[in-house]
Amino acid sequence: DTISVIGLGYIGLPTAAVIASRRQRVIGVDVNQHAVDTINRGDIHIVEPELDIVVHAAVREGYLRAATSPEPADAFLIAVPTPFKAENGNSHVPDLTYIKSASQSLAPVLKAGDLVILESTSPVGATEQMAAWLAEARPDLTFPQTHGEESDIRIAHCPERVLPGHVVRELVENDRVIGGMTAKCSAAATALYQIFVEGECITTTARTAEMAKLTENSFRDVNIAFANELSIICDKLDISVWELIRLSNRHPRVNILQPGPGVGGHCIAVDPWFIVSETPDEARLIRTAREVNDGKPQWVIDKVNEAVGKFLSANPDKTARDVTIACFGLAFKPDIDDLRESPALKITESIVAKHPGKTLVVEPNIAELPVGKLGDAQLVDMNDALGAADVKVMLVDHKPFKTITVNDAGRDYLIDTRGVWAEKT
Ligand code: SAJ
Repeated sequence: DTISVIGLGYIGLPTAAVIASRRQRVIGVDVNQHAVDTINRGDIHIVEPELDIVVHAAVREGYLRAATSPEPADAFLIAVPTPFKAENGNSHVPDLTYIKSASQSLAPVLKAGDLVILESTSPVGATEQMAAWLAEARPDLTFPQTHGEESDIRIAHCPERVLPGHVVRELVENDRVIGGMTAKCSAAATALYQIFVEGECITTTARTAEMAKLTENSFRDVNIAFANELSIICDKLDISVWELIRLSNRHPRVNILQPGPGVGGHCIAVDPWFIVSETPDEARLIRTAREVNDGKPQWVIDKVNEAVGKFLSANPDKTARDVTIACFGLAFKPDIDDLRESPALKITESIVAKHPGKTLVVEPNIAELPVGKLGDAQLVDMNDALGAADVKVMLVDHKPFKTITVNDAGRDYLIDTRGVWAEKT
């Protein structure tokens, strides 16, 4: 059987490569010519540990090939982005454009007996919508929504759940929730995942599978929001939130997550909105969690301004122009180089935009600063920043930063969003 993966990004490419590593013929499809060319050379266009080796081997052995438009296959796995958009005064409506164009592009090559799986994180109802788009494009075939188990095409939703940085391992080890539009659809999708998944494959309906994925990320968002809110409360009450959480977590049924500068990445800050936009009156806690987490970067920026103010009152001969601020970390979480949707980057950009003095950036995982809004900020070595900065902002708890002691940092004018220094003061 030939399996086609549509969308060769952070989820599609590792999935295509892992399936190909099980000696299955895989055709990867992406509209990005550069990505297609890179993969066909055996290289990768994204950063993910171990992925280069798997892709290289799969291409070299002839099991994986990329193309810019769909070709006939027996199963199609769609892994395209599902961002949100503003619409009719609602700022967070799911945008299914990519699913629609992927369905329309694969419809012409569909044949009776094929399986189509939607892997993209999707609002409830998206799989049925995809099936409707496919049916509209192929009136000569029958689909589950009209012909149930007798349909020509099998359709299922199977949301990806892998953690960036651990994708290759989690793709194989994680359990999978498989939501077929009918029982036969679930069975066909399960057979496909059993090619490479060592975790359990659990079947349900497409709508429940859609909601399960949104629920997982909302659960994490709500829990991080709780930690972030606690950090703001503790700051006001002059209590160390890090010590507080450590102590509270000694309770056998309490497990509080870690506060930070906000929630980044492409999933947790997006997916809860898919629930809120569908059920705005009911999803009150989920919406508030989003607002708490989205508000955290501004709270950190205000803290930085406060520290600059304090520094200037203690050094009346200086002006803001003379103050050097160092930001430690730009990535959206520790020990990765991914800066997309990063609260640390957002905070640093805001400092650069408003601070008249020097801004130094320490980010051991990148070789140069991204072009964009970082102006004349300089990428410097950790120790240089420690020596030169008057105000220090810890934004990401990358491993090397954990070796910095409060004595190295100088006790004053530290803003520690990750608890790297706080425990030691
Ligand atoms: N964060 C905190 N405090 C914490 C944990 C995380 O501030 O205690 C922040 C991180 O710094 C980061 C953000 O949250 O900015 C998200 O990081 P993450 O590691 O929690 O999650 P992601 O976005 O890398 O991946 C998530 C995962 N979902 C869950 O753990 C429920 C992953 O399994 C999903 O596959 C992925 O979203 C996705 O693609 O949906």
